[in-house]
Amino acid sequence: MSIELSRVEEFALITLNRPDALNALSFALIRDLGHAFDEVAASDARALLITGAGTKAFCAGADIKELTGRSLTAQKEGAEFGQATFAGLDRLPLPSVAIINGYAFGGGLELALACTFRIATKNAKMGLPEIKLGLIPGYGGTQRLPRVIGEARALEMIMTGRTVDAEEAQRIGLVNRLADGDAVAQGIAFAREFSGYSLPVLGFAREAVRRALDNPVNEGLRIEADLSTLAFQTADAVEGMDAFIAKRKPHFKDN
Ligand code: CO8
Repeated sequence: MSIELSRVEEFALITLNRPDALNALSFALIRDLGHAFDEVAASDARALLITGAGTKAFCAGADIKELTGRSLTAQKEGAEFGQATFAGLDRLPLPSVAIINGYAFGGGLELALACTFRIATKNAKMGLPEIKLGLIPGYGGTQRLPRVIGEARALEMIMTGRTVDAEEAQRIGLVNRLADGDAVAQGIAFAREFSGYSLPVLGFAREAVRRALDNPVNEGLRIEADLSTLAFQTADAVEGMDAFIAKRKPHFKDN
C-alpha cells in the first residue's frame, strides 16, 4: 500500500508511504487516500492527522514520472480526480491536521491545504514549483492558497515557484504551528486543543468559515445565522451552557 492508515489514541493517522519517491502522489496513492478518507469518515476518530514516511518529505507533489506523455483528456481527468479526492478531505465530518515533516511541494502542499490545519517541522520547506515544470497547480492550489494566505502572496508563490521555509510559512499563516521534536506527538497535542468539543458543532464552525470565503458578506451572515441556530439545537449546546452555569466541566456527546 502506498499509504498506511492507523489509529493513534482517539485520532486517525494517515502516513504517505513512498519514502523512496519522497511520498510523491501517484494516481494509485490518490486512490488509496480516497478510500482511507471514506474509512476515517465512518470511524469514531476525533480528528485525522496526515504525515509523510521517512525523514525528508511530507510529499514532493504529483508523481512527475506519471504525468508525461498522457493525452489532454487523461490529464484533465487526472486533475479532476485529485481535486475530487482532496475535496473529500476538506469535507470530512471531522477536522484534519497536516503534519508537514519535510518537503511539501506541488500536490503535496495542495494536500496539506485541503486539511483544516497545518503544522510544520522546523526543517520543512513548502512551495508550488509547477511553474518550473511549465505547469500550474492542478489539485486545488490556485483556489485554496489565496484563501489561506491572500491573493498577492499566493500569486507570488505560484508565479515564482519559490520555496518558503517553516518560519516564513508560519509568519504568513500558511501553517498554524511549528513543531519541534516528535511531529506526530505535536500534531496530537494540537488536535487535542479542539477535539474534545462537539464534532457536529465544530463542523458548523468549519462550514460557516468556508462559506464566508465563497460568498458576499450579507449572504455569509445569513449562513452564519442558520448554522449558529443549528448549533443551538444540539444537545451539546444545552450541555455546554448548563455546565457553564453550574460551574462544571461539560460532557459533550456529539449530538
Ligand atoms: N515525482 C516523482 N518522483 C519524485 C518527485 C515527484 N514529484 N519528487 C522526488 N521524486 C523522486 C526523485 O526522482 C528521486 O528518485 P530516484 O532516486 O529514483 O531518482 C527521489 O524521489 C529522491 O528525490 P531527489 O533525489 O530529487 O531528492 P533531493 O533531496 O535532491 O531533492 C526535492 C528533493 C527538492 C523535493 C526534489 O526531489 C524535487 O524538486 N522534486 C519535485 C518537486 C516538484 O516539482 N513537485 C511538483 C510536482 S507537479 C504537481 O504536484 C502538480 C499537481 C497537479 C497535477 C495534476 C495532474 C493530473
